Parts: sequence; structure tokens; C-alpha cells
Amino acid sequence: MPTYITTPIYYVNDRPHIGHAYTSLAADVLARWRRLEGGEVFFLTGTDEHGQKVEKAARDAGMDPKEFTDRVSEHFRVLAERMELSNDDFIRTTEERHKRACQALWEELARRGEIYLGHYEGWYAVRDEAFYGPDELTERDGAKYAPTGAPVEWVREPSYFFRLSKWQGWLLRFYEDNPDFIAPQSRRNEVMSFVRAGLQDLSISRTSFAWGVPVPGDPAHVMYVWLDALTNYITAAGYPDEAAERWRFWPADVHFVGKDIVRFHAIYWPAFLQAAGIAPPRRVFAHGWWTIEGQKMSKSLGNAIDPLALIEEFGLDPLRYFLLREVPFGNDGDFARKSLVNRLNGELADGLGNLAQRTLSLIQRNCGGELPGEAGRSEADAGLFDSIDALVASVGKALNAQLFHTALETVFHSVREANGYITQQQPWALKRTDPARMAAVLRHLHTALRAYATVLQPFMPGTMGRMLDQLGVPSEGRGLASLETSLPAGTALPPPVPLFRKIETAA
Ligand code: ME8
Repeated sequence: MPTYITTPIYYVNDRPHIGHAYTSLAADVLARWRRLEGGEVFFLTGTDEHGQKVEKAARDAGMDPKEFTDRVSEHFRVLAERMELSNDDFIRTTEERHKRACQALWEELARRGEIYLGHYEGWYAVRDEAFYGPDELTERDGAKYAPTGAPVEWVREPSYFFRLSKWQGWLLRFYEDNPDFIAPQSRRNEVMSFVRAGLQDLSISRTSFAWGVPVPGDPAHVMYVWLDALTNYITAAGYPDEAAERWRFWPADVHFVGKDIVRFHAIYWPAFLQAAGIAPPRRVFAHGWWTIEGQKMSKSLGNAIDPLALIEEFGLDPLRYFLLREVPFGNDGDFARKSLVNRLNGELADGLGNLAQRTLSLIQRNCGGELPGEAGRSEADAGLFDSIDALVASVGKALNAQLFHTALETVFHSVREANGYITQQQPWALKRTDPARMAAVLRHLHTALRAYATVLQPFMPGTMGRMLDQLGVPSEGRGLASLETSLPAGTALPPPVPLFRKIETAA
């Protein structure tokens, strides 16, 4: 079955930071895993370029919005490249195909009587591009703020409305019937109680600025930026052309988002789609929030972390590993350099890297660089194989539930097991006393390393590719199914090169 995985499309009001890199990385790992399983995948990321917030950022930069969005969107495209994201497309909401899709969706909603013209009067936060009810606001020094801390302004203008209130009952049934639609569970409860409290019709057009998709037949209005933005997910699948080659990927399997935008994805989006007669997505996973060394990341504190600088300093794969290993996916987490260094040195360099280096150096030195043949398993090998034999199934189970940290814990638990095994079996000492057993132990370790490198490819594609090279695994046979075929005895292995560079720390 084809799989469709998305990231949010990011606002181009500012440069990308570690929070954006995080969501995209999670999506990339799942996309890569599904491909390793042999599945067909469509993985989408991109940029959200309309709305008042972007228009204001362009004005502040003294630039025309088109020129400004071209420039900032490019930073996100470069980030995707440097993160080695395997996205199949990069959508920009200023593209013609997207305007066409938005207008087609609008027309379909209008045709079905889901849109009416009225007046909007209420509180709007430009920073969140969201409307808030008076009961949600707090007041400080005479100014009013949304629960997110964003300042709100009173807006009164003619507006088109979407009949969201009408979909309340349907949404609640939809959540009940699809208990996996919103994850994690805590977010699901939050969304459900919000919907139960009652939904009002949603203002879906603005007249006070022009940077957006014009409403069909009434170009004094531009579409509300969230209607525009959410539509990107079907634009890229070819909408409104349901005969398009990519339409078979819809509905999306997982929309990865941060917890800040779960409402838009879990309430508005399925309601828009259902109202237009389009199948809603299968799942929305809302992950938690990163703080930096204990502080909120913010423009004013100037502490936003540039992922490119971290890649430069630590290397891409240690960063990819750290982000998904450090914090249970769904929870909030704190980014501390010290923890990154500890995990890189301890788990990657000393744990996995050292195991590979010791095993492969012994094969080089004691077996003439040739892979020993498969050997029978003795009782002493049982502990090692317990975790190896179950590895693909247990990592797959965790990843299909987006539990990235659990998947990594499973693999690194087994790596610790294998390090214990090598210490206990002492293959270096067996050379003189029992060379056949030495060969068997090294072969078993090779089997373990090959399994680790194979299942870790989605997390650390470059480094695990090099590890599989060193293990003599042909580049065309690295999918999960390849683990069922054993490598021939005598396969020539190149001299090993350390996989990870340790970071020196002041004692
Ligand atoms: O909301 N920790 O775009 P955006 C974790 N354009 N994740 C973070 C983060 C942090 N501190 N900061 C940002 C938008 N993110 C809309 C989306 S989708 C149809 C439209 C991540 O540029 C997280 O995924 O504000 C969050 O949801 C997203 O960036 C917000 O990106």
C-alpha cells in the first residue's frame, strides 16, 4: 500500500531553526523506514508563504513579498538538503498549482453550501494566524494576549464563513471511530474536549490585506491562510485532478506537526475535507516542544539554534540520532549541548562505533579480511540472538506508532548486549585456543552489526551506508528483507575506518 507522509509547511517569516528540523526529521525517518520495508512512499515538505504574518515580515525587511518569500523559502530548501531529507516534492504555496487547488476546493465547498458571506468581528493574533474567543484571552498593561502569548487585535471586516459548527457531531464520531487519528493520546483528549465545548463557524477570508489566494468570484477577499496552507497536502497529490498519478497516495497516512498546530490539523482539516467530499487523513501526530538549555526559543532572546551550525559542529547523523533519541516523541524536551555530546560519545562512538571497529579489526587481522562462514549457535550465543532475531519486528512496531525513541532504545539495548558478548567471548583470545569458535563469534557479531546498520539507515543514512560498506553488504541489497539472506563466507571486507568522531570535553 502506498504511504503518504508530510511535515507542516513552514512560515517563511523567519529562518529555519532546530524545531523545524525536528519535525522534518521525524517524517523523514518514517518515510525511509517504509521504503526499506519495500513500500512506495510520497514524502512532502515545503513552505507556507501567504498571510498577514509573512506580508508583515516582508515589509519589515523592506522587500516585495514575492522576492522575500523566494529568498526565505530557499533557506528551508537548503535545510532539507543538508538534513538529507528524502522528500519527493517541496511545495510552495505561492505556486500556480496550489492556487488552482485552493480555488477548486473553495468552489467545491461553496457548491455544497458550506460557505456563506457574513461579517467577522473578533480577536485575531497575526503571529498565530488564528482567531480567539474573548474567554481565551488574558490582559496585561491594557493589551490582550492569546493563550500562546501572541498579542491579539480587534478585527472587523466582511468575511466568508465555513459552516464548521455543523461538523461538530461528525468530528466527535470520527474521533471515536478512529482512535488512532490523533496521537499522542493526551492531544486527542485535548482536541476532543475542545470540540465538545462547541464549534463556531470559521472565518475563512480576509479583506484587510492582499497577500493570499483570491477568493473565486470575489477577489477583494483573500483566503484565510490556514485554509490555504492545509490545502497544500492535497495540492501536491494532484488535487483537483483526481485522475493524477499521485492522487492514489491520498489520504495521507501521517501528518507530522508540532503541538501548537494540532487544532488546525485535527479539527479544521478533516472538517474541510469531509465537507468537500474528500477523505480525511488517517493520522495527525503532534510532537512536543523543544526548549534551549532550559529556555523558550525565541526571536527576542536570540537563542534559536541554527541546525546548519550544529551539523557543522557535530556532523549530521549524530544530530539526527540525538534529536529522536533524547526525548520520547510527543513529549517536550530540552536541547542541551552536553546531552548531545554525551550521547554521541557514549552511545554512538563507544557503543556502536567501538563494537564495529573491534569486530571488523579482528576479522581484518585474524581472518585475512574475509568474512567467516555462518556457524551454529551455541547456548552462549542465545542472549545475543534473542534481540537480533526480533529487531526488525520490534523496530517496525515502534516506528509504525511513531515511537522513535523506543525504536532507538531497542536497537541500542541490543548493541549493549553485543558489547557484553564480545567482552565475555574474548574472540581475540580464541585465536590460539579455538580458532573455529573465534570465527563463529566474529560471524555472529557481524550478523548483529549488519542488523543494526540496516535498521538504523533511516536515522543515520550516511553513516549506516558507510557501515554497510565496511560490512561488505552490497548497496543494492540493503532493504529489511535482505536480512533474510546470509552473506557468503569469504566476502572480502575493507579495512575498517571509525564511524563516529568523539567530541573532546573539558573534564
Ligand atoms: O505553523 N519545538 O509554521 P511554523 C518543536 N505555517 N517544534 C517546533 C518548534 C519548537 N520549539 N518550533 C517550531 C506553521 N516547531 C504553519 C504550518 S501546515 C499546513 C502550516 C515546528 O513555521 C513544529 O512542527 O510556525 C511546529 O508545528 C512548526 O514548526 C511550526 O512552524
